[in-house]
Amino acid sequence: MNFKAIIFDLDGVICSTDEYHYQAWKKMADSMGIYFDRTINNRLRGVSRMESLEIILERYQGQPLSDAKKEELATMKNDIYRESLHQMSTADLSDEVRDTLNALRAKGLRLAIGSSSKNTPFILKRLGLENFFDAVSDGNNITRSKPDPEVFLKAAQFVDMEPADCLVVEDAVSGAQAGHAGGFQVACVGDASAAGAGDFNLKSFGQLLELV
Ligand code: B16
Ligand code: MG
Repeated sequence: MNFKAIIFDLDGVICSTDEYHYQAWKKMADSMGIYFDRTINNRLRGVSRMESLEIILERYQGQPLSDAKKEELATMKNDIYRESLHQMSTADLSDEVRDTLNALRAKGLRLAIGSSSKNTPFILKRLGLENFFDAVSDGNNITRSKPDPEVFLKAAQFVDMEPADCLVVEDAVSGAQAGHAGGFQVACVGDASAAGAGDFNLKSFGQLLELV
């Protein structure tokens, strides 16, 4: 496999902010008396903030909510989430991820981020990775979130590569679908790997080194 670039999802791949997302949505759902659990949470991986809210509201039994109220709920969640992000530091980047990224860089691959999150710049800063990647495509430069391929197509463009030359790394089934829809090969970790959603379903992040 002759990949020239790798595009990494952020939450659930580079770092474990997925748990902070879950805790923040759980607090928002509890405040509204809406049932929410980890199985429902798995459907939110890679999905934008407002679309995530709509999935949670499927269990809401009250009167229909106005757009303004939905904005308020999404903001409530994001405020709680941002609060947890402030506790993050370079210690939240695992040795395995750091060593693998450095080894991939040493092989001359171009490395980019492809994340649905609007908080991507802040998270990269907390991890000490704000200057590491060759390009960052995230929730701030897209209009359609995964499973639409836009975020990955933009990342490929930013590093001046064709999708066929790039490998996408994802933890979400929606993200793996986005990669395939864009014409990329996809390596999965975590939830998406367990679901067999990738061309390569990895047991660990470090296994990426066997693919390039
Ligand atoms: P924000 P990824 C995604 O990031 C998360 O997996 C998903 O749970 C979240 O709703 C989405 O970002 C939007 O995040 O509210 O921070 O803009 O997995 O694509 O890196
Ligand atoms: Mg993810």
